[in-house]
Amino acid sequence: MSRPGESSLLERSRALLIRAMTFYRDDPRTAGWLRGRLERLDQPLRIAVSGKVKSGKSTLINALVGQHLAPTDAQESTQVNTFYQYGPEPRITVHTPHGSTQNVPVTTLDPATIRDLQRWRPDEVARLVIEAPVPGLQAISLIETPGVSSSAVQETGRSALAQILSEADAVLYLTRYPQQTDVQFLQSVHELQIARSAPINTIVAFSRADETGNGGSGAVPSAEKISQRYRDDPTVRSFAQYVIPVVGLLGQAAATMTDDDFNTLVALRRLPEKTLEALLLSADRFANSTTPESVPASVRQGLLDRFGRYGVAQALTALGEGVSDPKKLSAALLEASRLNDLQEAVYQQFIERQDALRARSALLAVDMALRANPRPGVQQLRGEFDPLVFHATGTGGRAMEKLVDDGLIAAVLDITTTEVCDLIAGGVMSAGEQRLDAIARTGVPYVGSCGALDMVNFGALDTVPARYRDRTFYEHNPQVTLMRTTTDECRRIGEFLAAKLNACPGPVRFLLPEGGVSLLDAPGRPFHDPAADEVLFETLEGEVRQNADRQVLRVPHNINDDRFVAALLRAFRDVRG
Ligand SMILES: Nc1nc2c(ncn2[C@@H]2O[C@H](COP(=O)(O)OP(=O)(O)OP(=O)(O)O)[C@@H](O)[C@H]2O)c(=O)[nH]1
Ligand SMILES: [Mg+2]
Repeated sequence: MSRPGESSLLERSRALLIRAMTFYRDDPRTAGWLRGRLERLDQPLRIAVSGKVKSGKSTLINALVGQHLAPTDAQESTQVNTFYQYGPEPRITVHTPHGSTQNVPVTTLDPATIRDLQRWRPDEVARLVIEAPVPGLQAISLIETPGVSSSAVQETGRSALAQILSEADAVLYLTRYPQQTDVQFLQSVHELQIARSAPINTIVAFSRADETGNGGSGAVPSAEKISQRYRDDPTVRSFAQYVIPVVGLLGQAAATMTDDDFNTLVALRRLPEKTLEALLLSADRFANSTTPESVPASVRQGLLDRFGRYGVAQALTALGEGVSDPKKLSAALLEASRLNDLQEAVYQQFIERQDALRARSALLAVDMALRANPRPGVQQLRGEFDPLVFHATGTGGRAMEKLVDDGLIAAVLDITTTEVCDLIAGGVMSAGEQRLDAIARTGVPYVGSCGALDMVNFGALDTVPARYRDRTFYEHNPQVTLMRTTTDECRRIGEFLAAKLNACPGPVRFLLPEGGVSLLDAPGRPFHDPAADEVLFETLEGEVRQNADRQVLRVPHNINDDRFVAALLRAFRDVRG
Protein backbone atom coordinates (compact mmCIF):
# COMPACT_ATOMS: atom_id res chain seq x y z
CA MET A 1 0.00 0.00 0.00
CA SER A 2 2.78 2.41 0.75
CA ARG A 3 5.17 3.80 -1.83
CA PRO A 4 8.95 3.90 -1.45
CA GLY A 5 9.98 7.17 0.13
CA GLU A 6 6.44 8.13 1.00
CA SER A 7 5.93 10.00 4.24
CA SER A 8 4.04 8.22 6.95
CA LEU A 9 1.28 10.80 6.76
CA LEU A 10 0.62 10.09 3.10
CA GLU A 11 0.95 6.38 3.71
CA ARG A 12 -1.68 6.58 6.43
CA SER A 13 -3.99 8.67 4.26
CA ARG A 14 -3.75 6.09 1.50
CA ALA A 15 -4.43 3.28 3.94
CA LEU A 16 -7.37 5.11 5.49
CA LEU A 17 -9.03 5.73 2.11
CA ILE A 18 -8.49 2.13 1.01
CA ARG A 19 -9.96 0.82 4.25
CA ALA A 20 -12.91 3.16 3.97
CA MET A 21 -13.54 1.92 0.40
CA THR A 22 -13.84 -1.66 1.59
CA PHE A 23 -16.90 -0.66 3.60
CA TYR A 24 -18.64 0.59 0.48
CA ARG A 25 -18.33 -2.45 -1.82
CA ASP A 26 -22.10 -2.45 -2.27
CA ASP A 27 -22.23 1.27 -2.98
CA PRO A 28 -20.27 1.89 -6.19
CA ARG A 29 -20.95 5.63 -6.11
CA THR A 30 -19.38 6.24 -2.73
CA ALA A 31 -16.60 3.74 -3.45
CA GLY A 32 -15.88 5.48 -6.76
CA TRP A 33 -15.88 8.85 -5.07
CA LEU A 34 -13.40 7.60 -2.47
CA ARG A 35 -11.25 6.09 -5.23
CA GLY A 36 -11.13 9.52 -6.85
CA ARG A 37 -9.90 10.92 -3.56
CA LEU A 38 -7.28 8.18 -3.38
CA GLU A 39 -6.05 9.01 -6.89
CA ARG A 40 -5.77 12.64 -5.91
CA LEU A 41 -2.97 11.75 -3.51
CA ASP A 42 -0.81 11.31 -6.63
CA GLN A 43 -2.04 14.41 -8.41
CA PRO A 44 -0.93 18.03 -8.01
CA LEU A 45 -2.14 19.84 -4.92
CA ARG A 46 -5.47 21.61 -5.45
CA ILE A 47 -5.70 25.26 -4.53
CA ALA A 48 -9.03 27.09 -4.70
CA VAL A 49 -8.76 30.71 -5.79
CA SER A 50 -11.72 32.43 -4.24
CA GLY A 51 -12.90 35.91 -3.32
CA LYS A 52 -15.48 38.46 -4.36
CA VAL A 53 -16.53 39.26 -7.90
CA LYS A 54 -13.74 41.12 -9.74
CA SER A 55 -11.20 40.68 -6.99
CA GLY A 56 -8.69 39.68 -9.69
CA LYS A 57 -8.92 35.88 -9.42
CA SER A 58 -8.52 35.09 -13.13
CA THR A 59 -5.71 37.61 -13.54
CA LEU A 60 -3.81 36.14 -10.63
CA ILE A 61 -4.30 32.61 -11.95
CA ASN A 62 -2.73 33.70 -15.25
CA ALA A 63 0.12 35.34 -13.38
CA LEU A 64 0.75 32.16 -11.36
CA VAL A 65 0.48 29.91 -14.41
CA GLY A 66 2.57 32.26 -16.56
CA GLN A 67 0.13 32.21 -19.46
CA HIS A 68 -3.03 34.02 -20.47
CA LEU A 69 -5.53 31.19 -19.99
CA ALA A 70 -8.29 32.46 -17.71
CA PRO A 71 -10.57 35.09 -19.23
CA THR A 72 -10.26 38.39 -17.39
CA ASP A 73 -12.98 40.90 -17.73
CA ALA A 74 -14.10 44.20 -16.34
CA GLN A 75 -17.80 43.45 -16.90
CA GLU A 76 -18.91 39.86 -17.03
CA SER A 77 -18.10 37.62 -14.15
CA THR A 78 -17.04 34.03 -13.92
CA GLN A 79 -20.11 32.00 -12.92
CA VAL A 80 -18.77 28.48 -13.19
CA ASN A 81 -16.20 26.65 -11.11
CA THR A 82 -13.22 26.39 -13.42
CA PHE A 83 -10.38 23.96 -12.80
CA TYR A 84 -7.01 24.74 -14.37
CA GLN A 85 -4.83 21.67 -14.32
CA TYR A 86 -1.87 20.11 -16.09
CA GLY A 87 -2.42 17.91 -19.13
CA PRO A 88 -0.11 16.81 -21.95
CA GLU A 89 -2.50 18.26 -24.56
CA PRO A 90 -4.88 21.22 -24.42
CA ARG A 91 -8.27 19.88 -23.38
CA ILE A 92 -11.56 21.21 -22.05
CA THR A 93 -14.12 19.03 -20.29
CA VAL A 94 -17.56 20.22 -19.24
CA HIS A 95 -19.16 18.55 -16.23
CA THR A 96 -22.93 18.82 -15.86
CA PRO A 97 -24.66 18.93 -12.46
CA HIS A 98 -26.00 15.42 -13.21
CA GLY A 99 -22.53 13.94 -13.36
CA SER A 100 -22.06 13.51 -17.11
CA THR A 101 -19.03 14.92 -18.89
CA GLN A 102 -18.44 16.22 -22.37
CA ASN A 103 -15.23 17.00 -24.20
CA VAL A 104 -15.03 20.27 -26.08
CA PRO A 105 -12.74 19.75 -29.06
CA VAL A 106 -9.90 22.29 -29.00
CA THR A 107 -6.43 22.42 -30.47
CA THR A 108 -5.29 25.47 -28.55
CA LEU A 109 -6.62 27.13 -25.43
CA ASP A 110 -7.61 30.73 -25.49
CA PRO A 111 -9.49 32.84 -22.98
CA ALA A 112 -12.31 33.57 -25.45
CA THR A 113 -13.29 29.87 -25.77
CA ILE A 114 -13.22 29.48 -22.02
CA ARG A 115 -15.25 32.63 -21.56
CA ASP A 116 -17.99 31.30 -23.86
CA LEU A 117 -18.25 28.16 -21.78
CA GLN A 118 -18.26 30.12 -18.54
CA ARG A 119 -21.38 31.94 -19.70
CA TRP A 120 -23.41 28.78 -19.15
CA ARG A 121 -25.58 28.82 -16.11
CA PRO A 122 -24.52 26.89 -13.03
CA ASP A 123 -27.55 24.59 -13.36
CA GLU A 124 -26.28 23.63 -16.83
CA VAL A 125 -22.56 23.42 -16.17
CA ALA A 126 -21.25 22.37 -12.78
CA ARG A 127 -17.61 22.77 -13.61
CA LEU A 128 -15.17 23.30 -16.41
CA VAL A 129 -11.88 21.45 -16.42
CA ILE A 130 -9.18 23.11 -18.48
CA GLU A 131 -6.07 21.02 -19.06
CA ALA A 132 -3.01 22.85 -20.31
CA PRO A 133 0.54 21.68 -20.99
CA VAL A 134 2.15 24.45 -18.93
CA PRO A 135 4.90 23.92 -16.35
CA GLY A 136 3.16 26.32 -13.93
CA LEU A 137 0.46 23.68 -13.37
CA GLN A 138 2.73 20.73 -12.67
CA ALA A 139 2.89 21.15 -8.91
CA ILE A 140 -0.51 22.75 -8.29
CA SER A 141 -3.96 22.81 -9.85
CA LEU A 142 -5.97 25.99 -9.47
CA ILE A 143 -9.74 26.17 -9.08
CA GLU A 144 -11.42 29.51 -9.74
CA THR A 145 -14.70 29.72 -7.87
CA PRO A 146 -17.47 32.12 -8.85
CA GLY A 147 -17.15 35.36 -6.94
CA VAL A 148 -18.42 35.19 -3.40
CA SER A 149 -21.76 37.06 -3.43
CA SER A 150 -22.02 36.69 -7.22
CA SER A 151 -25.42 35.73 -8.57
CA ALA A 152 -24.18 32.18 -9.17
CA VAL A 153 -23.24 31.74 -5.57
CA GLN A 154 -26.40 33.43 -4.32
CA GLU A 155 -28.54 31.09 -6.40
CA THR A 156 -26.87 27.87 -5.40
CA GLY A 157 -26.19 29.09 -1.91
CA ARG A 158 -23.06 28.97 0.13
CA SER A 159 -23.19 25.19 0.20
CA ALA A 160 -22.01 24.89 -3.43
CA LEU A 161 -19.07 27.09 -2.64
CA ALA A 162 -18.37 25.15 0.52
CA GLN A 163 -18.51 21.99 -1.58
CA ILE A 164 -15.81 23.27 -3.92
CA LEU A 165 -13.72 24.45 -1.03
CA SER A 166 -14.06 21.02 0.52
CA GLU A 167 -12.52 19.60 -2.65
CA ALA A 168 -9.51 21.88 -2.37
CA ASP A 169 -6.43 21.18 -0.30
CA ALA A 170 -5.89 24.89 0.40
CA VAL A 171 -7.42 28.28 -0.38
CA LEU A 172 -5.99 31.44 -1.85
CA TYR A 173 -8.56 34.07 -0.92
CA LEU A 174 -8.45 37.39 -2.76
CA THR A 175 -9.80 40.58 -1.35
CA ARG A 176 -9.44 44.07 -2.79
CA TYR A 177 -9.79 45.81 0.53
CA PRO A 178 -9.96 43.40 3.42
CA GLN A 179 -13.50 44.31 4.34
CA GLN A 180 -15.87 43.09 6.94
CA THR A 181 -17.85 40.96 4.50
CA ASP A 182 -14.72 39.08 3.51
CA VAL A 183 -13.92 38.39 7.12
CA GLN A 184 -17.48 37.28 7.69
CA PHE A 185 -17.34 35.06 4.66
CA LEU A 186 -14.10 33.42 5.68
CA GLN A 187 -15.42 32.90 9.15
CA SER A 188 -18.62 31.37 7.87
CA VAL A 189 -16.65 28.94 5.73
CA HIS A 190 -14.65 27.98 8.75
CA GLU A 191 -17.72 27.55 10.83
CA LEU A 192 -19.19 25.00 8.44
CA GLN A 193 -19.41 21.65 10.07
CA ILE A 194 -16.81 20.05 7.83
CA ALA A 195 -14.35 22.89 8.09
CA ARG A 196 -14.61 22.95 11.84
CA SER A 197 -13.37 19.43 12.09
CA ALA A 198 -10.63 20.17 9.56
CA PRO A 199 -9.86 23.88 9.03
CA ILE A 200 -8.52 24.64 5.59
CA ASN A 201 -5.15 26.31 5.05
CA THR A 202 -5.69 29.77 3.69
CA ILE A 203 -3.53 32.57 2.31
CA VAL A 204 -5.28 35.91 1.98
CA ALA A 205 -4.02 38.00 -0.95
CA PHE A 206 -4.77 41.69 -0.76
CA SER A 207 -5.28 41.89 -4.51
CA ARG A 208 -5.18 44.79 -6.96
CA ALA A 209 -2.85 46.40 -4.44
CA ASP A 210 -1.82 49.04 -7.00
CA GLU A 211 -5.27 50.60 -6.60
CA THR A 212 -4.91 51.21 -2.86
CA GLY A 213 -5.53 54.83 -1.85
CA ASN A 214 -5.29 57.06 -4.90
CA GLY A 215 -3.44 54.42 -6.88
CA GLY A 216 -0.18 56.38 -6.94
CA SER A 217 3.34 55.22 -6.25
CA GLY A 218 2.56 54.80 -2.55
CA ALA A 219 -0.24 52.30 -3.23
CA VAL A 220 1.71 49.07 -2.77
CA PRO A 221 3.60 50.21 0.34
CA SER A 222 0.32 51.27 1.95
CA ALA A 223 -1.26 47.93 0.96
CA GLU A 224 1.69 46.32 2.71
CA LYS A 225 0.94 48.31 5.87
CA ILE A 226 -2.71 47.32 5.79
CA SER A 227 -1.70 43.68 5.25
CA GLN A 228 0.55 43.88 8.28
CA ARG A 229 -2.36 45.12 10.37
CA TYR A 230 -4.46 42.22 9.19
CA ARG A 231 -1.62 39.80 9.85
CA ASP A 232 -1.62 41.00 13.46
CA ASP A 233 -5.40 40.81 13.83
CA PRO A 234 -6.31 37.75 15.91
CA THR A 235 -9.56 37.15 13.99
CA VAL A 236 -7.77 37.14 10.65
CA ARG A 237 -4.94 35.08 12.10
CA SER A 238 -7.42 32.52 13.25
CA PHE A 239 -8.30 31.58 9.67
CA ALA A 240 -5.41 32.76 7.51
CA GLN A 241 -1.80 31.66 7.71
CA TYR A 242 -0.68 34.63 5.68
CA VAL A 243 -1.87 38.01 4.38
CA ILE A 244 0.07 39.45 1.46
CA PRO A 245 -0.48 42.30 -1.01
CA VAL A 246 -0.21 41.49 -4.70
CA VAL A 247 -0.64 43.28 -8.05
CA GLY A 248 -1.94 40.41 -10.16
CA LEU A 249 -2.24 42.55 -13.27
CA LEU A 250 1.45 43.42 -13.24
CA GLY A 251 2.34 39.83 -12.34
CA GLN A 252 0.38 38.64 -15.37
CA ALA A 253 1.96 41.26 -17.64
CA ALA A 254 5.48 40.49 -16.39
CA ALA A 255 4.99 36.74 -16.77
CA THR A 256 3.69 37.09 -20.33
CA MET A 257 5.72 40.12 -21.50
CA THR A 258 6.57 40.19 -25.22
CA ASP A 259 9.50 41.77 -27.03
CA ASP A 260 7.04 44.32 -28.45
CA ASP A 261 6.07 45.36 -24.92
CA PHE A 262 9.72 45.72 -24.05
CA ASN A 263 10.49 47.80 -27.15
CA THR A 264 7.53 50.09 -26.53
CA LEU A 265 8.65 50.67 -22.95
CA VAL A 266 12.21 51.39 -24.10
CA ALA A 267 10.88 53.88 -26.68
CA LEU A 268 8.88 55.64 -23.95
CA ARG A 269 11.88 55.74 -21.67
CA ARG A 270 13.90 57.48 -24.40
CA LEU A 271 11.46 60.41 -24.55
CA PRO A 272 12.66 63.68 -23.09
CA GLU A 273 12.14 63.70 -19.31
CA LYS A 274 9.55 66.50 -19.44
CA THR A 275 7.44 64.78 -22.13
CA LEU A 276 7.49 61.55 -20.15
CA GLU A 277 6.54 63.25 -16.89
CA ALA A 278 3.60 64.99 -18.56
CA LEU A 279 2.48 61.71 -20.08
CA LEU A 280 2.55 59.91 -16.76
CA LEU A 281 0.45 62.51 -14.94
CA SER A 282 -2.75 60.52 -15.42
CA ALA A 283 -3.91 57.30 -17.04
CA ASP A 284 -6.13 59.32 -19.34
CA ARG A 285 -3.27 61.47 -20.59
CA PHE A 286 -1.00 58.46 -20.99
CA ALA A 287 -3.46 56.64 -23.22
CA ASN A 288 -5.04 59.51 -25.14
CA SER A 289 -2.43 62.21 -25.60
CA THR A 290 -1.79 62.91 -29.29
CA THR A 291 1.95 63.06 -28.68
CA PRO A 292 4.38 61.41 -28.92
CA GLU A 293 3.66 59.94 -32.31
CA SER A 294 6.64 57.63 -32.00
CA VAL A 295 4.53 55.56 -29.60
CA PRO A 296 0.96 55.88 -30.88
CA ALA A 297 -1.97 56.29 -28.47
CA SER A 298 -3.41 52.88 -29.34
CA VAL A 299 -0.12 51.20 -28.41
CA ARG A 300 0.01 53.18 -25.17
CA GLN A 301 -3.56 52.18 -24.37
CA GLY A 302 -2.68 48.53 -24.93
CA LEU A 303 0.29 48.84 -22.61
CA LEU A 304 -1.82 50.53 -19.95
CA ASP A 305 -4.51 47.82 -20.16
CA ARG A 306 -1.97 45.08 -19.71
CA PHE A 307 0.42 46.63 -17.18
CA GLY A 308 -1.76 49.17 -15.37
CA ARG A 309 -0.50 52.65 -14.49
CA TYR A 310 1.57 51.35 -11.62
CA GLY A 311 3.14 48.71 -13.84
CA VAL A 312 4.06 51.18 -16.58
CA ALA A 313 5.62 53.51 -14.01
CA GLN A 314 7.56 50.64 -12.42
CA ALA A 315 8.81 49.46 -15.81
CA LEU A 316 10.01 52.94 -16.76
CA THR A 317 11.76 53.34 -13.42
CA ALA A 318 13.50 49.99 -13.85
CA LEU A 319 14.64 50.94 -17.36
CA GLY A 320 15.85 54.27 -16.01
CA GLU A 321 17.89 52.40 -13.43
CA GLY A 322 19.75 50.52 -16.12
CA VAL A 323 17.72 47.33 -16.60
CA SER A 324 18.63 46.51 -20.14
CA ASP A 325 16.97 43.34 -21.39
CA PRO A 326 13.45 41.86 -21.39
CA LYS A 327 14.35 39.05 -19.00
CA LYS A 328 15.71 41.42 -16.37
CA LEU A 329 12.78 43.76 -16.79
CA SER A 330 10.33 40.91 -16.35
CA ALA A 331 12.17 39.85 -13.18
CA ALA A 332 12.09 43.41 -11.79
CA LEU A 333 8.37 43.67 -12.50
CA LEU A 334 7.60 40.31 -10.90
CA GLU A 335 9.33 41.68 -7.84
CA ALA A 336 7.34 44.94 -7.97
CA SER A 337 4.07 43.02 -8.41
CA ARG A 338 4.86 41.00 -5.24
CA LEU A 339 3.98 37.89 -7.22
CA ASN A 340 7.34 36.45 -6.17
CA ASP A 341 6.40 36.83 -2.52
CA LEU A 342 3.01 35.28 -3.10
CA GLN A 343 4.61 32.35 -4.90
CA GLU A 344 7.02 31.94 -2.03
CA ALA A 345 4.11 31.95 0.43
CA VAL A 346 2.26 29.36 -1.68
CA TYR A 347 5.42 27.30 -1.70
CA GLN A 348 6.04 27.52 2.02
CA GLN A 349 2.49 27.32 3.26
CA PHE A 350 1.08 24.84 0.78
CA ILE A 351 3.62 22.95 -1.31
CA GLU A 352 6.16 22.28 1.42
CA ARG A 353 3.37 21.14 3.71
CA GLN A 354 1.47 19.23 1.10
CA ASP A 355 1.55 15.90 2.91
CA ALA A 356 -0.27 17.44 5.84
CA LEU A 357 -2.71 19.22 3.54
CA ARG A 358 -3.40 16.03 1.60
CA ALA A 359 -3.85 14.05 4.80
CA ARG A 360 -6.40 16.60 5.94
CA SER A 361 -8.27 16.24 2.62
CA ALA A 362 -8.26 12.45 2.94
CA LEU A 363 -9.62 12.58 6.49
CA LEU A 364 -12.25 15.05 5.41
CA ALA A 365 -13.26 12.82 2.49
CA VAL A 366 -13.76 9.81 4.74
CA ASP A 367 -15.68 11.96 7.17
CA MET A 368 -17.93 13.28 4.41
CA ALA A 369 -18.58 9.79 3.03
CA LEU A 370 -19.50 8.63 6.51
CA ARG A 371 -21.85 11.48 7.17
CA ALA A 372 -23.59 11.00 3.83
CA ASN A 373 -23.72 7.19 4.04
CA PRO A 374 -23.26 5.99 7.59
CA ARG A 375 -21.97 2.43 7.95
CA PRO A 376 -21.81 0.70 11.32
CA GLY A 377 -18.37 -0.82 10.77
CA VAL A 378 -16.86 2.26 9.30
CA GLN A 379 -17.81 4.39 12.27
CA GLN A 380 -15.02 2.66 14.04
CA LEU A 381 -12.54 4.08 11.51
CA ARG A 382 -13.38 7.48 12.87
CA GLY A 383 -13.07 6.33 16.43
CA GLU A 384 -9.61 4.87 15.99
CA PHE A 385 -6.70 7.03 16.79
CA ASP A 386 -2.96 6.87 16.81
CA PRO A 387 -1.36 8.58 19.74
CA LEU A 388 1.29 11.09 18.71
CA VAL A 389 3.67 12.16 21.47
CA PHE A 390 5.17 15.64 21.60
CA HIS A 391 7.82 16.68 24.07
CA ALA A 392 7.33 19.88 26.00
CA THR A 393 10.48 21.45 24.62
CA GLY A 394 9.18 24.53 22.83
CA THR A 395 9.45 22.97 19.37
CA GLY A 396 7.31 20.07 20.62
CA GLY A 397 4.39 22.31 21.59
CA ARG A 398 4.64 24.23 18.35
CA ALA A 399 4.73 21.05 16.25
CA MET A 400 1.67 19.71 18.03
CA GLU A 401 -0.25 22.91 17.42
CA LYS A 402 0.73 22.97 13.76
CA LEU A 403 -0.81 19.55 13.29
CA VAL A 404 -3.88 20.72 15.22
CA ASP A 405 -4.13 23.65 12.79
CA ASP A 406 -3.82 21.25 9.88
CA GLY A 407 -6.86 19.40 11.21
CA LEU A 408 -4.92 16.20 11.75
CA ILE A 409 -5.48 15.83 15.47
CA ALA A 410 -8.77 14.49 16.79
CA ALA A 411 -8.21 15.45 20.42
CA VAL A 412 -5.41 16.82 22.57
CA LEU A 413 -4.10 15.56 25.90
CA ASP A 414 -1.86 18.45 26.91
CA ILE A 415 -0.56 17.19 30.21
CA THR A 416 2.76 19.00 30.41
CA THR A 417 2.20 22.69 29.82
CA THR A 418 5.60 23.67 31.23
CA GLU A 419 6.56 25.58 28.07
CA VAL A 420 4.43 28.38 29.54
CA CYS A 421 6.84 28.67 32.53
CA ASP A 422 9.70 29.25 30.11
CA LEU A 423 7.66 31.86 28.28
CA ILE A 424 6.80 33.72 31.48
CA ALA A 425 10.19 33.46 33.19
CA GLY A 426 12.52 33.53 30.17
CA GLY A 427 13.56 29.86 30.13
CA VAL A 428 15.01 28.11 27.09
CA MET A 429 12.04 25.96 26.11
CA SER A 430 9.27 28.45 25.45
CA ALA A 431 6.80 27.62 22.66
CA GLY A 432 5.98 31.33 22.30
CA GLU A 433 3.00 33.52 23.07
CA GLN A 434 0.88 31.54 20.62
CA ARG A 435 0.86 28.37 22.69
CA LEU A 436 -2.73 27.04 22.83
CA ASP A 437 -3.97 29.36 20.08
CA ALA A 438 -4.45 26.43 17.69
CA ILE A 439 -6.77 24.84 20.25
CA ALA A 440 -8.82 28.04 20.31
CA ARG A 441 -8.78 28.35 16.50
CA THR A 442 -9.97 24.84 15.84
CA GLY A 443 -12.09 23.99 18.87
CA VAL A 444 -10.40 20.58 19.04
CA PRO A 445 -11.43 18.64 22.20
CA TYR A 446 -8.82 19.39 24.84
CA VAL A 447 -7.72 17.97 28.17
CA GLY A 448 -4.92 19.88 29.84
CA SER A 449 -3.03 19.82 33.07
CA CYS A 450 -0.25 21.50 35.02
CA GLY A 451 2.65 19.16 34.23
CA ALA A 452 5.97 20.67 35.34
CA LEU A 453 4.53 24.12 35.96
CA ASP A 454 6.90 24.13 38.96
CA MET A 455 9.97 24.45 36.77
CA VAL A 456 11.68 26.73 34.28
CA ASN A 457 14.35 25.17 32.03
CA PHE A 458 17.84 26.53 31.61
CA GLY A 459 21.07 25.12 30.18
CA ALA A 460 24.18 24.59 32.33
CA LEU A 461 24.04 26.29 35.74
CA ASP A 462 26.38 29.12 34.66
CA THR A 463 23.95 30.10 31.87
CA VAL A 464 21.14 30.99 34.30
CA PRO A 465 20.56 34.78 34.20
CA ALA A 466 22.19 36.62 37.13
CA ARG A 467 18.83 38.06 38.29
CA TYR A 468 17.78 34.55 39.34
CA ARG A 469 20.85 33.94 41.51
CA ASP A 470 18.85 33.52 44.74
CA ARG A 471 16.27 31.09 43.44
CA THR A 472 15.79 27.37 44.11
CA PHE A 473 17.53 25.22 41.48
CA TYR A 474 17.77 21.55 40.68
CA GLU A 475 20.58 20.30 38.46
CA HIS A 476 18.86 17.73 36.31
CA ASN A 477 22.21 17.05 34.59
CA PRO A 478 25.26 19.22 33.69
CA GLN A 479 23.40 20.61 30.66
CA VAL A 480 19.97 21.10 32.19
CA THR A 481 19.20 23.26 35.20
CA LEU A 482 15.67 23.56 36.51
CA MET A 483 14.42 26.55 38.51
CA ARG A 484 11.38 26.43 40.85
CA THR A 485 8.64 28.86 39.82
CA THR A 486 7.63 31.42 42.45
CA THR A 487 4.15 32.22 43.73
CA ASP A 488 4.09 35.32 41.55
CA GLU A 489 5.13 33.38 38.44
CA CYS A 490 2.52 30.71 39.24
CA ARG A 491 -0.16 33.41 39.31
CA ARG A 492 1.02 34.76 35.93
CA ILE A 493 1.18 31.26 34.44
CA GLY A 494 -2.36 30.65 35.70
CA GLU A 495 -3.57 33.91 34.15
CA PHE A 496 -1.92 33.09 30.82
CA LEU A 497 -3.47 29.62 30.67
CA ALA A 498 -6.90 30.85 31.82
CA ALA A 499 -7.03 33.51 29.09
CA LYS A 500 -6.14 30.90 26.47
CA LEU A 501 -8.67 28.36 27.78
CA ASN A 502 -11.39 31.02 27.81
CA ALA A 503 -10.82 31.51 24.06
CA CYS A 504 -11.39 27.80 23.31
CA PRO A 505 -14.79 27.13 21.73
CA GLY A 506 -14.50 23.33 22.00
CA PRO A 507 -14.83 21.07 25.04
CA VAL A 508 -12.10 21.71 27.62
CA ARG A 509 -11.15 19.96 30.89
CA PHE A 510 -8.19 21.27 32.85
CA LEU A 511 -7.05 19.06 35.72
CA LEU A 512 -5.28 20.34 38.84
CA PRO A 513 -3.06 17.72 40.57
CA GLU A 514 -3.26 18.67 44.23
CA GLY A 515 -0.51 16.19 45.13
CA GLY A 516 2.06 18.08 43.04
CA VAL A 517 2.60 19.09 39.43
CA SER A 518 5.78 16.99 38.97
CA LEU A 519 7.82 14.36 40.79
CA LEU A 520 10.08 17.11 42.11
CA ASP A 521 6.99 18.84 43.53
CA ALA A 522 5.94 15.82 45.62
CA PRO A 523 6.21 16.06 49.45
CA GLY A 524 9.84 15.85 50.54
CA ARG A 525 11.23 16.69 47.11
CA PRO A 526 13.21 19.87 46.32
CA PHE A 527 10.44 21.75 44.48
CA HIS A 528 7.61 20.87 46.88
CA ASP A 529 5.77 24.18 47.41
CA PRO A 530 2.05 23.67 48.06
CA ALA A 531 1.53 27.42 48.57
CA ALA A 532 2.82 28.25 45.07
CA ASP A 533 0.74 25.39 43.59
CA GLU A 534 -2.32 26.64 45.40
CA VAL A 535 -1.91 30.12 43.86
CA LEU A 536 -1.68 28.46 40.43
CA PHE A 537 -4.81 26.37 41.04
CA GLU A 538 -6.84 29.22 42.52
CA THR A 539 -5.90 31.54 39.67
CA LEU A 540 -7.08 28.94 37.15
CA GLU A 541 -10.28 28.24 39.07
CA GLY A 542 -10.97 31.93 39.51
CA GLU A 543 -10.18 33.11 35.99
CA VAL A 544 -11.40 30.31 33.72
CA ARG A 545 -15.02 31.03 32.80
CA GLN A 546 -16.40 27.62 33.55
CA ASN A 547 -19.51 26.07 32.05
CA ALA A 548 -20.68 22.61 31.01
CA ASP A 549 -18.08 22.49 28.25
CA ARG A 550 -15.18 24.20 29.98
CA GLN A 551 -14.27 22.82 33.38
CA VAL A 552 -11.36 23.08 35.80
CA LEU A 553 -11.22 20.01 38.03
CA ARG A 554 -9.19 19.29 41.15
CA VAL A 555 -7.73 15.79 41.56
CA PRO A 556 -6.30 14.91 45.02
CA HIS A 557 -3.18 13.15 43.68
CA ASN A 558 0.27 13.82 42.26
CA ILE A 559 0.34 14.21 38.47
CA ASN A 560 2.38 10.99 38.15
CA ASP A 561 -0.05 8.94 40.23
CA ASP A 562 -2.06 6.22 38.44
CA ARG A 563 -5.24 7.66 39.93
CA PHE A 564 -4.47 11.00 38.27
CA VAL A 565 -3.97 9.20 34.96
CA ALA A 566 -7.36 7.54 35.42
CA ALA A 567 -8.93 10.97 35.97
CA LEU A 568 -7.23 12.27 32.81
CA LEU A 569 -8.60 9.38 30.77
CA ARG A 570 -12.10 9.96 32.14
CA ALA A 571 -11.86 13.61 31.13
CA PHE A 572 -10.56 12.56 27.71
CA ARG A 573 -13.55 10.29 27.09
CA ASP A 574 -15.75 13.10 28.29
CA VAL A 575 -14.47 15.67 25.77
CA ARG A 576 -14.49 13.16 22.92
CA GLY A 577 -18.24 12.79 23.44
N1 LIG B 1 -5.20 47.73 -11.54
C1 LIG B 1 -5.39 46.41 -11.44
N2 LIG B 1 -6.41 45.83 -12.06
C2 LIG B 1 -6.58 44.49 -11.94
C3 LIG B 1 -5.68 43.70 -11.18
N3 LIG B 1 -6.09 42.42 -11.22
C4 LIG B 1 -7.19 42.41 -12.01
N4 LIG B 1 -7.49 43.66 -12.44
C5 LIG B 1 -8.58 44.05 -13.32
O1 LIG B 1 -9.80 43.77 -12.67
C6 LIG B 1 -10.77 43.29 -13.58
C7 LIG B 1 -11.27 41.93 -13.10
O2 LIG B 1 -10.19 41.01 -13.08
P1 LIG B 1 -10.42 39.45 -13.14
O3 LIG B 1 -9.10 38.82 -12.99
O4 LIG B 1 -11.25 39.08 -14.29
O5 LIG B 1 -11.23 39.30 -11.78
P2 LIG B 1 -12.05 38.01 -11.28
O6 LIG B 1 -12.00 38.00 -9.80
O7 LIG B 1 -11.59 36.80 -11.98
O8 LIG B 1 -13.50 38.42 -11.72
P3 LIG B 1 -14.78 37.46 -11.80
O9 LIG B 1 -14.29 36.07 -12.08
O10 LIG B 1 -15.55 38.01 -12.91
O11 LIG B 1 -15.46 37.60 -10.47
C8 LIG B 1 -10.09 43.22 -14.93
O12 LIG B 1 -10.42 44.36 -15.64
C9 LIG B 1 -8.60 43.20 -14.57
O13 LIG B 1 -7.80 43.79 -15.56
C10 LIG B 1 -4.59 44.37 -10.53
O14 LIG B 1 -3.75 43.78 -9.84
N5 LIG B 1 -4.50 45.72 -10.69
MG1 LIG C 1 -12.68 35.40 -13.15
